[in-house]
Amino acid sequence: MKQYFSKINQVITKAVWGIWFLDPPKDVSLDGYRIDNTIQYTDTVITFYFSVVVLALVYFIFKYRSRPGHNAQYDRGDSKKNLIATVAMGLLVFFSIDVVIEAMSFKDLKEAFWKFPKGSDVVRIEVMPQQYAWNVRYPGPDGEFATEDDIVPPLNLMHIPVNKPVVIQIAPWDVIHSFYIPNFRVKVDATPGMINAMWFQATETGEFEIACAELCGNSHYRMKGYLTVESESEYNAWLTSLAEEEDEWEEWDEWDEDPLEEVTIPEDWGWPWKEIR
Ligand SMILES: [Cu+2]
Repeated sequence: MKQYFSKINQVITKAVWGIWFLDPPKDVSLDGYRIDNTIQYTDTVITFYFSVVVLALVYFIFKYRSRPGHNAQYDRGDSKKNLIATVAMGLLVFFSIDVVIEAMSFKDLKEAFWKFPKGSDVVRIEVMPQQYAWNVRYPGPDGEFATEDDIVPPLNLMHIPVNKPVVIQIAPWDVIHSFYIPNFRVKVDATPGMINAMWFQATETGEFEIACAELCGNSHYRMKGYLTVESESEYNAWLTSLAEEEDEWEEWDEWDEDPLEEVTIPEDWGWPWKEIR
């Protein structure tokens, strides 16, 4: 039964997405399937109900049409029978869709999205969006944020190792933004005055888009970041190369030719990491 249902799910999802010429971005995360399942469940059940309603409508239009020997009747539809049927159908939709996806969502939050990983294995990253770019920060060799040896890659670049849990803490420099990685099915708002957190884990290497999912100004549409998922050794090599570059920048500072002068926010924008969950 369950297999049968998931088969119908696949067919309908393919049909719905196919019609819109929009294939969903490939899911490359540990828990993204949970979001997809909830969407597919909603799509399937709604498509089924919609089909039933349309078929019934067509059938009744044909059956009760005006024709020789039969006049079409006007019915106000306010009899007790009609009311009971209407309320019953409303409740059916409410319990079979709303209540079910609510239950699915809370299960997913409990089992995955709110169950933050702990321990030394966790990759921690601070993100500070600004109009219209992503600032990213790694703790550096001392493992602490907001210290001298933090690693700050060029704007809009984030690298993470594959198959390792990644925790993001995020706070905006200016207005509300939202950190969204469609291929991971996760999104977290950056709210002025708050530090928000989110975690995810990549299951495949590759290059993926970071999008801003909160209308944040007139260039919101081009607020794009680049997420690279790579092997742990490649990731470590990237961090090391950045740390070395930063040393070079310090020498540049001494020559009073700061290559970062175009960046409007100070380079030391980080905050001490605090476990939020
Ligand atoms: Cu934005």
